[in-house]
Amino acid sequence: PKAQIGVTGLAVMGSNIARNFARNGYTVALHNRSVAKTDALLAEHGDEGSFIRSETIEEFVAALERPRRALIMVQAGAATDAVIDSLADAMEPGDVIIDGGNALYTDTIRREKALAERGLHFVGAGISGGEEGALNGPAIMPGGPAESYKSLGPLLESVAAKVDGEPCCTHIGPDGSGHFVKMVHNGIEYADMQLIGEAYDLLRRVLDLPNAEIADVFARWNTGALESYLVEITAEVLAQVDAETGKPLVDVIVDEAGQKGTGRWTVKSALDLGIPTTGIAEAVFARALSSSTDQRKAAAGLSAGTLAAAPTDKDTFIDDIHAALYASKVVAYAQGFDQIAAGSKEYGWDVDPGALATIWRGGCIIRAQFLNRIREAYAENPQLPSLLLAPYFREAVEAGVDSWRRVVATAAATGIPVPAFGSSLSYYDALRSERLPAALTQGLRDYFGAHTYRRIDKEGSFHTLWGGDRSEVTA
Ligand code: NBP
Repeated sequence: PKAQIGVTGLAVMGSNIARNFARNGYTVALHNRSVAKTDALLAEHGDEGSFIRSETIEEFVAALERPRRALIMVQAGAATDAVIDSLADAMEPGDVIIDGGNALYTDTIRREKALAERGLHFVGAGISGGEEGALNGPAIMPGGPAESYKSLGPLLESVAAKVDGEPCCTHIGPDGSGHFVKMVHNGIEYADMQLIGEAYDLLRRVLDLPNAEIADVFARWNTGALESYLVEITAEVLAQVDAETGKPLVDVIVDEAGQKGTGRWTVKSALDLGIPTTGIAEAVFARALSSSTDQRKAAAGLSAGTLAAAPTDKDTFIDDIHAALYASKVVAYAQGFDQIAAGSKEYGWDVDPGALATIWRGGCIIRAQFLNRIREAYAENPQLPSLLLAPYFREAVEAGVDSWRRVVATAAATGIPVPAFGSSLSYYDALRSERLPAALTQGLRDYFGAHTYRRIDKEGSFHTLWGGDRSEVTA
């Protein structure tokens, strides 16, 4: 018998997703650049289902039933290009190549174009859920031709996570759309983690709570509106005690956050699209600042000025932090969905935000109760101008806005950095402001560069003769 699907690239993600396919009853062809990984997988888990071993790409392709479906799970970038090239040479028109790695969406657009010219289908599929998700059910965001989803969709849906019986997998749109939404997913993941970090920092440094107690606060929050995978594991990480020192593990971990690039890509794309994805940007910059070790060391003696005392009512402040976290999270998601809408418009993808919220409810790292509310918001009004204006979120944020302000004010007064809480509140205030200082910006631009301005009281563009008699002319 031939295999319904093949997986090439058998590191953590690839081997787990291959096992997931096999456990779901599919025959899976296996390939890895170095045969050792293939053999290790077969030795450890070969009895979990039906696998076909291969050493070369040609053998791998020959093991697949037609139209062939090969999933690539290798390092993004040059490695992916190399694997695509060798697969494409061995395949025939009508076959489907799926890239499940974290490819940059513009690479996916380029690859799809090149492969389509050779009669091959190319599906850029974002896969989220890490190691455990790949094995037990990830969220899958496949792009590419709608036609290829007809034969591929059922396979992907059967291995994806399920929420209320619905698979966390849907066709996102043409070419790079799947990898684009996966990129923004990761960006939102950065923002979520930064917001959690700021809440933890306030509980730790303003209220002076021990880690075990902070873990309890997050565990409690995980039973309410903030219920999510990331809040759940925050409680677990904070409760972990280091075996060697007996200290909380988090206190012996070096405070420099790493990054692999998807957050940075999200922010670059946001800049190109002109979408203020400030929550994600603050999160990416906060990681960069944490890793600016030499500067941090040199600046450690900078005066904090006169700091205020901590709030006296501990429980009220904890509730305030909860409200600030929730409201800032709404802002980060509203911005992320704005970016997806803008990308979708720019590239003609027609991404359905409600369907996206639906598949993000399970399997992926940002899975949360919250996504159900986003799904409902778009079901109620597909043309929502901002998630912040969906009645549910609007009410929740308005109910918490006083708390949010207290938290940001207290953070400033006690010298605790809250870049994401703070900028999210500024975003909220800017969005609801009737008049912004952008009018002055326009005046300045007109002064030094004759860039012109529009008036509130009549049509057209105008310029003031700043260097002359300062009369206004029509531009
Ligand atoms: P890695 O990203 O660590 O990649 C290792 C795999 O790439 C190995 O199979 C390796 O083969 C293969 N490879 C490399 Br490196 N260069 C190659 C080349 N020139 N030709 C052929 N194969 C090559 O694996 P991973 O962490 O399992 O991730 C796989 C993909 O999934 C990545 O794109 C990643 O960004 C994405 N992803 C990862 C996660 C996660 O939680 N780790 C989550 C979501 C998505 P070898 O064994 O012969 O060296």
